[in-house]
Amino acid sequence: MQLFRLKPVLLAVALSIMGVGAAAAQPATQTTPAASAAATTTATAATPADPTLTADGQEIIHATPGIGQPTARAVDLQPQVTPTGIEAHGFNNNILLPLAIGISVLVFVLLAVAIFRFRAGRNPVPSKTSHNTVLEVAWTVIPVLILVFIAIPSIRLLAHQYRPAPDNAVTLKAIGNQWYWSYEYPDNGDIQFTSNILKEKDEVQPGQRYRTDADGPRLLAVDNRVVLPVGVPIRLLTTSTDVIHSWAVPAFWIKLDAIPGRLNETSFTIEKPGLYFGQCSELCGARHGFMPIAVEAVPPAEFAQWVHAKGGKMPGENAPPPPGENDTDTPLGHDGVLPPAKDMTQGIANGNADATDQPAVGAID
Ligand SMILES: [Cu+2]
Repeated sequence: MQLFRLKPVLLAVALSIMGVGAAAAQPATQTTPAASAAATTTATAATPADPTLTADGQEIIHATPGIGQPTARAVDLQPQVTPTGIEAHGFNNNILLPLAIGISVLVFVLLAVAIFRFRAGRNPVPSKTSHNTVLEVAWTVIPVLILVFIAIPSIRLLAHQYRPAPDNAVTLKAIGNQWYWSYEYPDNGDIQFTSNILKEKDEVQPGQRYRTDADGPRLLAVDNRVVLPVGVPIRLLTTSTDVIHSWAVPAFWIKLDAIPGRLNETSFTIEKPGLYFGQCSELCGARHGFMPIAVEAVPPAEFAQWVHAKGGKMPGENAPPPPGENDTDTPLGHDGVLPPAKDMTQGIANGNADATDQPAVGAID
């Protein structure tokens, strides 16, 4: 006897499990809301000091286990620090996971009952029942209702993920290269730099920089971190110079393909200062696993200071004056007087010397 047709239920289970599986993959992390960088004002002549570095060039924010990076044996998502990430995390843990577990348990229980109660040994004369209208309507309508129940928050999340950034957003352009990332800040003048993985101590020549635990975990630490402000919408643009890469930072709920000849766009807002790591997430060749991402999220005032230290400007400020006219500049330089562009510490690894010949995106404003 066919007590129930499982197809619609199984479909619902499969759909739910797919959602959960995709979400469950990334373990948790932790960062140092460390020493608010600030006062490294060894302000040499004109250029404001980089607020993310100490006077002797060491990074101030250190990686901290548990935030912005994977954690061994963790099963949950990384702690989310963007509104969309928090929404997605809640959707996964409060709706999808309980639903998937409940449906799975129900299906296995029904299966067990059917196998035991309606086995041949116990039913020598099989039932001739072939239809039960009430049951058939129920097992069609209930899965539909479940899917509609999932679809509403799911489509809402999708819309939030691709909401265009507002006009006051800070634009970060991430460019994928085999096999490192380069970055530009089109709204902040001529800032551009490359970001390479930091090698381990036994992989470098004596005297060369190598990774320490303060830089970040193995395979995730980079030489030049992306710096972004907290509490300000970020417009992320991605593109590539060679093959398809993908810029992904799990703690931001961000994964955006970087495609040659195209500009992809999404937006997010980081709510907590800290250091967050990610990786290229599109198989892009031999060293795909060695082009990590590190983002340092700092207060807006510190971001402005960093922009000035890199020779850039905040929107609304004048273009940098010629060298020699900026001696009155202050480290926080909000009032429009800017230093000349200076050393960009381009770490070009892997023999890709053409890494930095991206045309500078013109100062906008
Ligand atoms: Cu890649």
